[in-house]
Amino acid sequence: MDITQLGDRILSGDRRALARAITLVESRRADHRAEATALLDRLARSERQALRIGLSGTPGVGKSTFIESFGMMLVGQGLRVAVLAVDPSSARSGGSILGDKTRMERLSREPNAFIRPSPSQSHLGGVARRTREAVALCEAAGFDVVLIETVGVGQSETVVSELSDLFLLLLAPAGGDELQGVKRGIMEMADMILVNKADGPLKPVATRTCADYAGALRLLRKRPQDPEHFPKALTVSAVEEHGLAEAWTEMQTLTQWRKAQGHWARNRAAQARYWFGQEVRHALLARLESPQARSEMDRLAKAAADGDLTPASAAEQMLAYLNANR
Ligand SMILES: Nc1nc2c(ncn2[C@@H]2O[C@H](COP(=O)(O)OP(=O)(O)OP(=O)(O)O)[C@@H](O)[C@H]2O)c(=O)[nH]1
Ligand SMILES: [Mg+2]
Repeated sequence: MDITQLGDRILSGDRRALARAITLVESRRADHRAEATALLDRLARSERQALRIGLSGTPGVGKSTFIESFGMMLVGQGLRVAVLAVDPSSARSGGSILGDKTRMERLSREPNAFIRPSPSQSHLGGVARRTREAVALCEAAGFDVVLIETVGVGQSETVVSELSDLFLLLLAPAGGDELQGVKRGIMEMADMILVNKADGPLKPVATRTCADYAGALRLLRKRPQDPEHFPKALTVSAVEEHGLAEAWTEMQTLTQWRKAQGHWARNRAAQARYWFGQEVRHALLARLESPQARSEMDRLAKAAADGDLTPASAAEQMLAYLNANR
């Protein structure tokens, strides 16, 4: 199938075409990359926008369960929902979204839902770049909400917040001491904190944890992209499906305010700038990976090690080599 046809099928909302296009953007073959870029250029003209929601939290906090319940609620409201994942360790077992596809049993059966496992690349930056393109494909396919799950391991939250409009932090009910466990940087990134598992015997603990985090959020520096009383902390139960509608209402309030104030567009512009920089850096580093460049690196590294060249002049020669051999 050619790119024009594939693009048209995506624009008509065809999920199989969407899955195929995501495979194309994930491919590392140079001819596939050229096709993927052409496809994305073409689809960018549709100017469709989804609400991109990044969701992070430690393993087992209930991200997948939340996405299933929350996704089902949105689908029930007539919205089309896509689910993607940024999984920093491809070797990770048990909790991968691939396994989740069977776990998100109800959602995966919905005609208005689309679930895609994380691309299998070992490098977080690589996964994130391709996920960002997968998000763009989902938008072009007319999805209203794109949920991006990532396990919280430090770096991955930063990357996911760079590709979402709203960044949600999912936390488990915990004693006061564990409040310290959430890094300040992550708290500062969050647009909303959801304390999950607010059900059964955990409910009172969840309520207390939520109050603690609400207090902690108030102590953070006020961000220009937040209206009064945001970011908020709320309790939810993904299993009992409590608090989901309230969380969705808050997300919509925040989104509408940001759109009206111009923050939404500014954020997307800043993200485009960020990913442009990432693409350039990645492409430059990739030029060091050709067999010829590697052997030139080895040769110059040896010269530096032997004291025949200073490190700086060896580096200069390497850059001259790259400029001469494009
Ligand atoms: N009581 C209770 N348990 C929950 C809730 N949400 C999830 N769980 C349970 O927590 C466990 C982990 O849930 P997952 O949804 O797989 O968690 P996850 O954050 O996606 O985990 P990883 O993908 O491994 O990082 C499962 O046994 C769920 O049944 C909830 O709202 N209440
Ligand atoms: Mg999960």
